[in-house]
Amino acid sequence: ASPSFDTILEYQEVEIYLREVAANHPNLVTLASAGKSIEDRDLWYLKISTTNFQNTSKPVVYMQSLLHAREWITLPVTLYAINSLVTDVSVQEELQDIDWIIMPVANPDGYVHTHEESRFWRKNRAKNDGLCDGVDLNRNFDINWGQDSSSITCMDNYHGKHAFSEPETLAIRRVLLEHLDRLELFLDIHSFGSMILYGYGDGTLPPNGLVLNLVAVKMAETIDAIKMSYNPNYIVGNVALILYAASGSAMDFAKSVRVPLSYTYELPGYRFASNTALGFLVDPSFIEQAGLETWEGIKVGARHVRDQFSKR
Ligand code: 0X9
Ligand code: ZN
Repeated sequence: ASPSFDTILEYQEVEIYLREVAANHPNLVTLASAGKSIEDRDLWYLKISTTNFQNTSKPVVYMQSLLHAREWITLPVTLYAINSLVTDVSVQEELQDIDWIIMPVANPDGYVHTHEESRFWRKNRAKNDGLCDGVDLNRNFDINWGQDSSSITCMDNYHGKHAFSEPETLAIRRVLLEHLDRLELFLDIHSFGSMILYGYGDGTLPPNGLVLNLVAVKMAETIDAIKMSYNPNYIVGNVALILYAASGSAMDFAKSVRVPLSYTYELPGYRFASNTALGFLVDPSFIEQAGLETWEGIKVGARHVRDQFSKR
């Protein structure tokens, strides 16, 4: 079955969908758990490969969404990519020289909380000090940890007790490190702002900063050419220069352990938002389009690493 693009699936529905995809495509898809969340939910991910990850001359592309719980639009965008990879024969043919790792719900507890209690929850569900719950998983990775983030538990960018204090970030790290030798493109899908961001979060550029920019511009142009006219064009740049400084992000961690191309996508916000707080809401009529246009952008990045990798 293909995922629904009129509603946002809840955690358990995603679980069912991923099991189904794996069962329907046993030669292409493997379902695995990276580990458990604080509340004991699996961080499910799919490995999609025409050669069962045995051909080490292929680059690996990693993609995740919902590291921030309230950023709901990121989920169907990731499911769209999965659906395209497993059902679209022309995509399969074109991208058969890439292995994919895709984790749709990187923060399961937080995500469940946004459905059951608090729609605008961002962090995980760590019990901190009895006062305020939650660690910002995108400040908890071990890259400049604690430098541009909050040590106050009540803040939305609270970085946790120490780097990798959270089971969710540890689980993500494990998957990344396992495939590091050929992990060429890391994509962390967030919302909102219509931006493609690269590191580092302190404003310093990695040595391949020019290439990072060039590929991001190509991805952004591709999306802009087919985007809804009511959305703004994508803005591309170093996160600290065009958004704000931030330490301990998944994107920067991936980059720091040598993934050549590492990006954060900020998808478009809710078009009817009257103030920025409402930007995380989702217009059902935009879901499928968000999936389609973002996937076109991602494919540009994937083609780039495929062509480069074969030349190494
Ligand atoms: O602040 C964040 O974590 C991301 N923006 S969001 O509105 N989705 O919360 C941007 C993270 C970009 N990465 C770095 N700052 N290094
Ligand atoms: Zn986010």
